[in-house]
Amino acid sequence: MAWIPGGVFTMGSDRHYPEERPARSVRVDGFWMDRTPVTNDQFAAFVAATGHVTVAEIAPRAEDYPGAPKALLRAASMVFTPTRGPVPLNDASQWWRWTFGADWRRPLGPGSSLKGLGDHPVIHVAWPDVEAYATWAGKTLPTEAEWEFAAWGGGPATAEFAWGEQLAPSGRHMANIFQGDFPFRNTGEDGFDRTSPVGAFPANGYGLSDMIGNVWEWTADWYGPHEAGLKSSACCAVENPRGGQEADSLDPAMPDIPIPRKVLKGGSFLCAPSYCRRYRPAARHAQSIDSSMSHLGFRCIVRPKT
Ligand SMILES: [Ca+2]
Repeated sequence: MAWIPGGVFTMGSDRHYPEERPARSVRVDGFWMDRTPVTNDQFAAFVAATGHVTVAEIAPRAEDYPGAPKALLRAASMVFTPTRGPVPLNDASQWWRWTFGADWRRPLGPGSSLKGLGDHPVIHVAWPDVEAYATWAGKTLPTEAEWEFAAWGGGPATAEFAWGEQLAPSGRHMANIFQGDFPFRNTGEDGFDRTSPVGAFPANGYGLSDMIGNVWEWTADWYGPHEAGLKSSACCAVENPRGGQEADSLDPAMPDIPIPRKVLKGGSFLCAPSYCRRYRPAARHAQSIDSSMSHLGFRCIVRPKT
């Protein structure tokens, strides 16, 4: 793990997506953080030791999903599936496929395997899975503030990207994201059209790899507007914010299915300049705690004992 010294930084952004506002001063205490996302090999060791069965391997219960077609209530996970051509970019159902039999061991569904993917980030893990892993490992999940502070790597938290002002300085790819035309033509110019081995791109100033791109990462915070975490006066940095309230994290678009949501950070191999510019520390996304996807993983932290 790498020691993240803590400090004051500008969390959020007023220059990008609305959910990142407002930029404000935040202080986090120091902590240790996994240098990479948890890999398939690491997750396999956890499953071997505990017998843990992931959410994606269990058929959803009808009572938890009122109105859901019975045919869909089978063990499954969401797999990114490129389209044949251009599609409306406001409709993610075009490229996310609810794939029966897809789980962490079979990342693309039946017939796929982890062959050659031992050092890639584990994917298809829902919140209960990452929580169980962290408990087993004697670790915990970072808050959004801890994650975002760490992602800057000690650099100025006012730059456009974690590493500076250019997405690919002098043509050098700094993270595994999406080049080409989303979601149908991935040129894989950075070397990877899905996940990449952890550490394949430059580490940041704290020695952390893949904070940006590769896979989105779960954080411990309930999703809510940033304003919800602003408890102090305008004069002072907010100290160690802990996100929103569970009840406020529900998706207002799905009132019949009250599954709370956590904050994801970092973007993934699917973030493209033409579609989703969330390959920045301040970017955030709300994710239902029961859901798993082929571009979503995690890493853990340890806080010093007080
Ligand atoms: Ca890529």
